[in-house]
Amino acid sequence: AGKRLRVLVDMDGVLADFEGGFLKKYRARYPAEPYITLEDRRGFWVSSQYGHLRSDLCEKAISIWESKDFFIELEPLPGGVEAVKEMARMDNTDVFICTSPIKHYKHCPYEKYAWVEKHFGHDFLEQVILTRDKTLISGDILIDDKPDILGVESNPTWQHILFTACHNKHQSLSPSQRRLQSWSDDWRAILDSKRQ
Ligand code: UMP
Repeated sequence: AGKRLRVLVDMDGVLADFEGGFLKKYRARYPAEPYITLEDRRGFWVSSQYGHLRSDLCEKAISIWESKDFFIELEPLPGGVEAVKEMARMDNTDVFICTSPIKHYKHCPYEKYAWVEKHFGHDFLEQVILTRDKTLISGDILIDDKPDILGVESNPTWQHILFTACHNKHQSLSPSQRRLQSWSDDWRAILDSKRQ
């Protein structure tokens, strides 16, 4: 009964393995430089943690995701593509992929569309939202691995479901948040709890 459920799903760290892809390409490009294992990652910003390790490593880290083919070559995280496809087939459910492109726009926005087309098919491009401010986008839930999703709207319509990632697994939740540990976790129950 009732209205449709609108689900917003983040891309990097939720559907696409940004952290794994970054570490692999960073180590290949800078084999002599120190790196941070996924086990030791803390905080959403990879560049900040690398910058604290050694100040020049901040820009080296950034050079990785600003490179051509970084975003398109990201591996899908286990179960994510299948889960989103299943959601999209559910009755009374609208799913959008909601992702923030980097400001170095030469490759990233193009490759984000190309990644969705590759893994979901051309028709699913209709569901893509690129925005640097997710608080402006209305939805019932936003599944995202970034712990603090802020913007100009101080009261976003969505409830933030924190998707567990190497950088946030030790972090405590704010009162309004819930966690989804992985795509093997019960995402269907979270959606059902938001239906009325
Ligand atoms: N990103 C950075 N710096 C970092 C880590 C990620 O600019 O240290 C970028 C990569 C993605 C974007 O394009 O941030 C992630 O945005 P969302 O996952 O919040 O959509």
